[in-house]
Amino acid sequence: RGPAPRTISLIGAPLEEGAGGQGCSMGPKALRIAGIAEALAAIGHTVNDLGDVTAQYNALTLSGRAHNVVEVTGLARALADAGEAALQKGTAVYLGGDHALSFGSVAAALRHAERIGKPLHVLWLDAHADFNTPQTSESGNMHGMPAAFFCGEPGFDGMLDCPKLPARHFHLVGARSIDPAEVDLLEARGADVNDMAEIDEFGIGAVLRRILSEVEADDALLHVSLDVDFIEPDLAPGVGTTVPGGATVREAHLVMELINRSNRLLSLDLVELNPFLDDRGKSARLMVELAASGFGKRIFDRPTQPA
Ligand code: EXY
Ligand code: MN
Ligand code: MN
Ligand code: MN
Repeated sequence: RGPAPRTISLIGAPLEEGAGGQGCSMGPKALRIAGIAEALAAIGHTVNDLGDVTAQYNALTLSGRAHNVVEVTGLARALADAGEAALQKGTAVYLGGDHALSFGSVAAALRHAERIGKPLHVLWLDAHADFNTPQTSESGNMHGMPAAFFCGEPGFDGMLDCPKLPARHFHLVGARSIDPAEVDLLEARGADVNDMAEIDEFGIGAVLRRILSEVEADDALLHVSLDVDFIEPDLAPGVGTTVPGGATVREAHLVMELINRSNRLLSLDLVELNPFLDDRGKSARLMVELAASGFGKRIFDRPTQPA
């Protein structure tokens, strides 16, 4: 017996201008080739691939350090609108694309949650906090900034409109590379930071259960943002921002399995996949497998590999 069938919209977000290098724009195609639609449909869900969004560019500058503001904003606005429409019909899965696409995907989730009168929580599975602003960022790369934006930090005026996420509803899991200015901001705002040391000490199941119990207690919706670099680089090499000491395949699966069991998932980002850096589709296939676990693919439904 499978999970309750959902209507899932796949939305491609071929953004690479938020990252420091090129390649993430090929991510949506790689995820499709790796079988994202087929994997979710095989569980029993109705899957509609809406194709890739088209960015609309308008002049905009931010003060401080932020590269490609026009490109990131153009994509994020289009994604927020497409996502908001998709969430009226069910669940959205965003095929990235660098992590700056989450300016748009989380905006869509926040707008939707406000419309139906529920709180939102965000689970950020990432080696990084992505909590810089144009004032604090040393790189100027906007994929290191979306969480600061949707938690209401200043410096993003004119990008896009959405309600703000209370920082205590921002749950970072897997962190092991956070800039000093981000550490200060996260602490000052009361964000929920769970680093790899806590995962090692308590186990990722305990960390996730505590987070999901907070979501449940709030009767909230959950947006999940899965960055490829959450996972150990040897296991998922197709990413431009590797940090050793990441999650194992089983830890990442358990996270997604517990998310499925929580029945709270509103939308999911699959981000930072860089097919140019991948090893024969390995990272793309793992991201698809993890997404499938998040939507109820059972542990028994895995093939035995021939020798
Ligand atoms: N904190 C660094 C920066 O702001 O440039 C690194 C950010 C990497 C972001 C990757 C996507 O998660
Ligand atoms: Mn990230
Ligand atoms: Mn990252
Ligand atoms: Mn709360």
